[in-house]
Amino acid sequence: MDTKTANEKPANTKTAEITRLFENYENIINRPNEKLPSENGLYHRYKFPVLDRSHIPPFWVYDLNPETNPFMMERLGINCVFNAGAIYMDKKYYLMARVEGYDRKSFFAVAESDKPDGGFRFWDYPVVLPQTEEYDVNVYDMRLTKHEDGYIYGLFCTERKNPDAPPSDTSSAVAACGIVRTKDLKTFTRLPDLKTNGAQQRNVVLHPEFVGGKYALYTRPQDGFIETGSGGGIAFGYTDSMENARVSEEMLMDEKVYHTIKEVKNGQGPAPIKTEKGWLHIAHGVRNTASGLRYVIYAFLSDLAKPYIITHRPGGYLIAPYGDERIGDVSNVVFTNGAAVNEAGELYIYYASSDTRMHVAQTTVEKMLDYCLNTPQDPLFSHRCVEIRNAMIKKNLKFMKTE
Ligand code: M1P
Repeated sequence: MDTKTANEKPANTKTAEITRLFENYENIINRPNEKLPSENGLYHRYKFPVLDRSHIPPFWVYDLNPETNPFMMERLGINCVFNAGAIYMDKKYYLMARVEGYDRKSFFAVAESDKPDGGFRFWDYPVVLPQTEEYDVNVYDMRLTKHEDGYIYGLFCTERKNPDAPPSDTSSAVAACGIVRTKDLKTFTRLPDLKTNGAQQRNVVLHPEFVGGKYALYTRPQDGFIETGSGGGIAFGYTDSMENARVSEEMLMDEKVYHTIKEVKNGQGPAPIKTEKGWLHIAHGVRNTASGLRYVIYAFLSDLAKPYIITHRPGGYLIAPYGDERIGDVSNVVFTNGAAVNEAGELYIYYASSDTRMHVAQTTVEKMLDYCLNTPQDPLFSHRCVEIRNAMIKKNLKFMKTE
């Protein structure tokens, strides 16, 4: 893959402005990130986003020929970079980012780095996504799954105008699960969209292994584009093939629950991670507030043989919007659809804040297991929360006296 184009401009384009654009770009790509002290003993945030619009190569945005762009103004602006799928392969970290232009259309683009926490450089060209007969109007939030069948699958949301909307309604959409597969993240085969009984689908994720000899999918059935309605949470279903993926029965495995971090809706994040104690899931949960929806990230563990059975549900959120993360195009949101585990068992959770930029949180599989196994479940009532907290305080006070 060619990552040197940024430095190989024809000599006659080297105006001062172009030089400045490329210097800024290289400074951003080469800026070392800084691991921040952990605030909870579980993970570390980093000082800088791993991807945002300043990571976009200038040659994606500007016509660099001064003759056709004498004012060196943007021709095809980029608004933001967020909700990236992730994969760790051959000692490299790849992010399949959702890049959104000024025109509001999202597309996919691969950024690569030798390091998990920075240095991500986009490949020269964004992904050219093959189309089905029904073109995608917008695409986003690809989950990458390295499946035991040998392919890397990319499941994403494809959005099209709602054909049943009255002419006056120019915003109603239908969301479905688009599917591609690849071996190298460069050449993609488009497969037919997933068919389910639900009216709409978002946040569909392929399980990395066959379950009972079938492909297994985490789905999120929903009645409307925003509201999940009677689609009650993260579901699980089987399909015989990915060439014609069809889930005829969706079993609810992690339902939305009143007065919790997932009271409005939730969705599986990256493909679950296999551990000795079960499948580690990282997901997003959404609650209502007076200032709108609040998206947080949470985790749970499910059974190795029956991944649809949740064995441990640590209460509350794992990551919530913090500081500057709170503000962006859609504020008060953290969302993840990508994670990477390396040979050392380090886990990097790639998450976006407020639909604007990408961050990383670093932890280990060992710490996440400790978190899942030992964090009390949400007891759903305030007085029970106090009982659980008081039991720990009592133990601690006794322990502190004996120390
Ligand atoms: O704007 C916040 C998020 O909203 C959607 O999430 P969900 O599918 O749970 O409603 C998605 O469009 C996601 O891309 C976005 O970050």
